[in-house]
Amino acid sequence: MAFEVPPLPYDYNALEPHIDEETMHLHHDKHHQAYVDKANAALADTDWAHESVEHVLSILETFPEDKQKVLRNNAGGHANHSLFWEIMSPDGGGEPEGDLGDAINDLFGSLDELKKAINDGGVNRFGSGWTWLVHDGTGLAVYSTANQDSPIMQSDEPLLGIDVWEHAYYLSYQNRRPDYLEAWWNVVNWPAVAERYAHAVGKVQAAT
Ligand code: MN3
Repeated sequence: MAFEVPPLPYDYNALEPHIDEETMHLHHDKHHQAYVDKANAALADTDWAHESVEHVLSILETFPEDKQKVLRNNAGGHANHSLFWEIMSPDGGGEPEGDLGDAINDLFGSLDELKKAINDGGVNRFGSGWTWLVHDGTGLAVYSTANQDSPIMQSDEPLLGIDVWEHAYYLSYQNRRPDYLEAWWNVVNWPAVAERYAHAVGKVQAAT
C-alpha cells in the first residue's frame, strides 16, 4: 500500500496556544502530504512499493542514487511527521513516568536537563532539521539531524522528535526558535513517548 498521511489524532486547533491552527493545517495537510506524494512517486512500480517506511529508511543505501536522495528527504519526512503528530497531545506536558522517567533521570539527572539537551540540539541545528530523543540500542541518546534525516537511517529508534523547520513555528514564533522549543514541551505526549521507549527496549531484549 502506498504511504498515506495519518489523520491528526486531535483537532487542528487543539494544541493552541502553543502551536496555532493555521500552522497545523499547513504542516499536516500540505507539508506532510507533499513528502508522502513524492515518496510514493519514487517507489511506484518498484519492488519496494509495499514496504513500510521504516524498512525503506533502513535500506536506503541499496536504492539507486537518484531515488536514494528523494527517499531520504521524503520517506524521511513521512516517518518524522507521522511520529511528530503522535507524540503531541492537547493533554500534554508534565513529566514522564515509569521506566522512561527512570531512564531519563539516570542518564540526564533530571527532566529539565533532558529538555535543555534537546532544545540546545534544536537551537544549534543550522537551517532545517529535527532534534531527537532516541534509543540507540544501548539506551537513551539525544542528537539533532539535518533536513528530514531520520534516526532510523542509523538504526536508532526515534522516541521523541521536535521539528525545527521554520514551517513548524514561523507563523506564531517568527525567528524565535528557542521560544517555540520552550513552548513545545507543553504539548509533549509522554505516554506515547513511554510506549515507544518500552517497544524499543523490548526489541533490544528480543534480539539478545
Ligand atoms: Mn515539518
